[in-house]
Parts: sequence; C-alpha cells; structure tokens
Amino acid sequence: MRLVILTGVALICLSCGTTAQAQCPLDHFLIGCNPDGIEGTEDDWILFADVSQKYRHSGPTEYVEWFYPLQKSIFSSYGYRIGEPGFDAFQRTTANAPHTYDPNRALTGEPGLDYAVIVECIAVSEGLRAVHKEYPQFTIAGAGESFDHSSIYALRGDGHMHLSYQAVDGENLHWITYRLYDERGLYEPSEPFTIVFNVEPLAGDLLVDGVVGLADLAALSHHWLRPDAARRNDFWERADTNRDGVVNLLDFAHMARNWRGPAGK
Ligand SMILES: [Ca+2]
Ligand SMILES: [Ca+2]
Repeated sequence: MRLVILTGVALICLSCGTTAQAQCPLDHFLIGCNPDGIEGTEDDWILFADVSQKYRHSGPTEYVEWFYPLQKSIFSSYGYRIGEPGFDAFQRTTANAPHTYDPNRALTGEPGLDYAVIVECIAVSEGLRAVHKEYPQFTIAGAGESFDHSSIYALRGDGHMHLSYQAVDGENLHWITYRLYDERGLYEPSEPFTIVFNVEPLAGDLLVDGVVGLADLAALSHHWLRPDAARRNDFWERADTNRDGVVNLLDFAHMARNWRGPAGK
C-alpha cells in the first residue's frame, strides 16, 4: 500500500511546475550556505544541507520513526525501496515557494558557472544504492561516488530532483552518508549528513555502522554542548540522542550504554 502511495505522490511531483515543486509531497534536502542564516558570520561561505524533512515519511503520521522503512517492491533486484528523500536548493527569487525561499541561505551566482555543488557519498552500507532514474541517470553505490547537483540544476533550471533508495533487504540497518563540496572552490564543504533505513541505529552510533566506538565518540565531541540541535540538522546528526535540543552528558550516557555495540556482539 505504501509503495502505491509513494508512486502516486511521485507522479504528482513529476507533474508539478517549477514553482509548484516546492509543494512536492516527497521529502527533500535543501542545499544552501550560511547555515545560521545571519550574514557577516563565519559560516557565510560554508555549504550545508537543511534536512528538516528527513524521516517525514517514516510512518503512518509524519516523523514517527528516526529511519525510513524500505518497502518490498515489484523488482527482484534491490527489491526494497523508497522514492525519497531527494535534493533541492534554497532560492532567492520565488517568494511564493516558502519551503525553498530563503535569500540568506541561497547560494550566490549561477549553478554550474559560479559554483558546482558536488554531492559526494562518503559512506554507504553494503547492499544499498541510490538511483537517479531521470536524466541524467546515475547510481551511487560506493564511497567516493558523487553527482553534480549544480549541473542538474543548470540543465533543468530547477534544483528539485528525486532519488530512489534501494536495498537488498527490508530488515537490516542500511545507511548512506553524504557531504557537499564546491568544485569551483567558492564555498567550503558541508558537514556530513546520513540517512538510515529499515531500523533505528543504536543511540550513539553517530558514524553509522551498527557499532558504537571511538569514531562515534569523536563525532560526539565535535557536537559537544553545541546548541540548536533541531530537525533541520537532524539533531546534530543524532548526537542529541534524546532530541532535547542540546548535546550533553545525557547523550554521552546513552552512547556509553551501547559502547562496542549491543550486548554479546
Ligand atoms: Ca559507529
Ligand atoms: Ca540531548
């Protein structure tokens, strides 16, 4: 049933006009710069992805789960799938597209000319892939693989794009981690951001791989006492384990409980 619903919304989305695509019912990550939204601060030229919609369609009501459940499809290869989240970009010209309109976070200049934002996969679980079914078609299935969002933006005159996430099973933890960088060098790279599928990772498994270890502790220290954990940054990429807005000793305790993985592992 869910596959049918998602296929339906995908068709609705494909039929949207450029300005109406901001109303696309599928989840999208918004590419932008200046994450604090305040001009004249040190993050003005740093890329980021606003992930406010991450896991919006994770259950019967919005934001029920902290992962996307993959649904059995009609395809035998990589048979478990979901058609979101896609990517889009903040823009400064169409004020009646409130989801993407944010002049303070929109990139400056022309995509593909002044900047070239590359979406690079830096980690992906075995048996998961991201597929762009529309032109130009591509598949991301390994660390180091990437696509040029700005060239797609320039090609279509629109940064709105969809991805299909496909896995070989619908039970095990799967993940993909991206970062953004500007091939032209105008903007500085983003921090990594991860999408997880099928099950929620252990609390404290911040560099998601199913085990809580030293790399996760380093990630926690990076976010330590950082304020403003919120949906738009996925609660600092899950460092705020209890989603109370701050990364502190409580979150460390949750991580420590899972240290070196679940009992017996
Ligand atoms: Ca880990
Ligand atoms: Ca917390």
